[in-house]
Amino acid sequence: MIRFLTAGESHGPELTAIVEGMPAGLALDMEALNRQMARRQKGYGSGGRMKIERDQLHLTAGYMNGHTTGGPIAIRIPNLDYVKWQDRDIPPMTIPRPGHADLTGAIKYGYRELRLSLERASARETAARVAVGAICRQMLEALGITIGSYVLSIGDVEADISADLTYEERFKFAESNDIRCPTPDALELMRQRIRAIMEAKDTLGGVFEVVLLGAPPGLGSHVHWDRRLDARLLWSMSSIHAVKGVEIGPAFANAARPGSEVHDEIFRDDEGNLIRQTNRSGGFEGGITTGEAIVIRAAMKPISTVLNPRRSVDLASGSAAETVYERSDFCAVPRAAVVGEAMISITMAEAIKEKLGGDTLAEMRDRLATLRLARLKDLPMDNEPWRFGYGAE
Ligand code: EPS
Repeated sequence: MIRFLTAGESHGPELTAIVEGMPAGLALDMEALNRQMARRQKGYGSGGRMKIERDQLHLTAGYMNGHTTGGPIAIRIPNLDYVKWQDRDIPPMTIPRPGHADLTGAIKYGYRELRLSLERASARETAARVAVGAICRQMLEALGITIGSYVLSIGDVEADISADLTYEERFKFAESNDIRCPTPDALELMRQRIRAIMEAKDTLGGVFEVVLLGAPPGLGSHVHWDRRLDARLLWSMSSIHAVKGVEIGPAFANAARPGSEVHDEIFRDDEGNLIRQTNRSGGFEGGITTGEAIVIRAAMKPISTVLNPRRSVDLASGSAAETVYERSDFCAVPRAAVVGEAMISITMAEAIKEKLGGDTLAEMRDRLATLRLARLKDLPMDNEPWRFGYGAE
């Protein structure tokens, strides 16, 4: 089992995370971990905060001399912005901003100052998730599993991914631009839309896609609701701030088509492998991985902090009031895609650890090599009549 916790306020001294259950003997590449942190900070449409922060990980437990020990890994990420907030009087915040946790947090926790909601609800917390995800990603990579992402739409501008590009080609192009657009066609239009929304003092959402390559078949299970891995991935993806819709593969498009045009037919090749020519299932059948690419989409609502005032109520006076602007982002879809990669890495690391067990990476590797795959030789059939034999009735 792999589990993790995060703690920290957006403008407090630091974020903290603990990840427990990682195998011993995993070599961690610190530069690669910090590269993931930097990827999360990059994206057109960010506000001023990203010019202040330079997220760097400090590992203070569970990692020694370049390798994981098997113990809980403790992570610290300092908030460089804290120096501007510490030891000063901060004006009260009493007008809840629509779309944020300002009002609901105060209802739930009885806050008498709305900033207490803001501080923990802030998407600053996603830095801690990316840190945990980056460690899980290195475990997945050591087992031959890779992960990438790209932005499918910004507002109403969609990237055209109908061309015959491989996932690796999409990842490569997405990595080369600050919108994470996978193809050249929509890149400038997306940038224009974000520029226009910033000028209009408004915000914009969009859709991103996370793809995982190289996962073996047989992860997850159909036998119980909470062991369906597709459901667990959807849950972890939808836990990301402002993500309000998720799908495995083209699920909503599939819903509009007859089954004969949706389900991925099964063929055998000359070596006795059972293969698919399509992947409209997004990599899952019965909550279990098929061995095809795992494809998960997420819809992000527009950032709730809007520069143009929104109508609300001042909780101190009880009168109608307009929201007061807090520095924020205008469009965070490119950065959310990197957070999506992290959440999928964490959930997949859990799933593979569940399947393989093992206290060390070496044990996991050995067990991975013995897994049953989609091959005729792995699937002997009795091929004779049988009965439901529950015993005496
Ligand atoms: C956020 C508001 C902004 C974002 C922040 C999330 O921060 P600030 O209020 O300090 O300008 O930049 O995201 C991050 C700090 C980050 O690291 O991603 C919010 O209200 O959710």
